Amino acid sequence: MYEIYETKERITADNDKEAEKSRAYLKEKNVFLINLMGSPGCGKTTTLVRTINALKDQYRIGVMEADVDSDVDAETIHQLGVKVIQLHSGGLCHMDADMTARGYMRMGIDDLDVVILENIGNLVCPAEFDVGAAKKVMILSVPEGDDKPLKYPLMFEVSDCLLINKIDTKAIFDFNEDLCAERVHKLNPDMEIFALSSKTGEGFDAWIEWLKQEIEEWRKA
Ligand SMILES: Nc1nc2c(ncn2[C@@H]2O[C@H](COP(=O)(O)OP(=O)(O)O)[C@@H](O)[C@H]2O)c(=O)[nH]1
Ligand SMILES: [Mg+2]
Repeated sequence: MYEIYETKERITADNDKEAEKSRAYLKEKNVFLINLMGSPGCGKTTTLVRTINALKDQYRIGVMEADVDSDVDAETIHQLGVKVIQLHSGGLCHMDADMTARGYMRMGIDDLDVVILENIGNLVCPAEFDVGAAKKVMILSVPEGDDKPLKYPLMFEVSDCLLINKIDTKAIFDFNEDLCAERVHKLNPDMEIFALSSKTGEGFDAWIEWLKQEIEEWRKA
């Protein structure tokens, strides 16, 4: 006889412990961490820019740009005048709780109210690793198709909020918003869904209102 040892389960269980520790620490520090996830090119950075511009008068914001190896997004965020750090994963396809905590400790959070992690672009690995965030926000863009909840269910199960981005391109792509929402809610009945365009700003107000309310409720809790 020999044993079959599920090593991956061990990794995610250890990560969950780290994530809980980190979440408690951030609560103590009164820093609201958002884990922003989505495929490469879905519009994470573009959405981040517009979101920061809508929030920066009210909150002191820091951004962690996670990438395999580049720093193009950090430069974009730096131009907005908010605190930013580029995190390189060195080839890894996701951020875990420990990497995230090291990132925000390195950036420094004593002068911040909100920290946003732009996670590495993909719909698979980041879904499996709790980074200790107060809220998980995912983006699905119209050109990717309304069947993504069927193909990458875990990402839709674990997220708190779905932004359907690039609705300005709806006339070109066959994206059925109602069908998408139905598929998402079957996996995750509590998912908040906002359809918007980070390019034109259409639909953005509802997302910002929701986010501000979540931040305020979390601060009071
Ligand atoms: N038409 C349109 N293009 C967008 C929108 N949001 C982002 N893009 C474009 O999509 C591309 C990828 O965006 P980016 O924010 O870099 O995506 P990321 O890789 O997820 O960070 C860029 O060319 C953006 O200008 C949108 O709402 N509508
Ligand atoms: Mg980006």
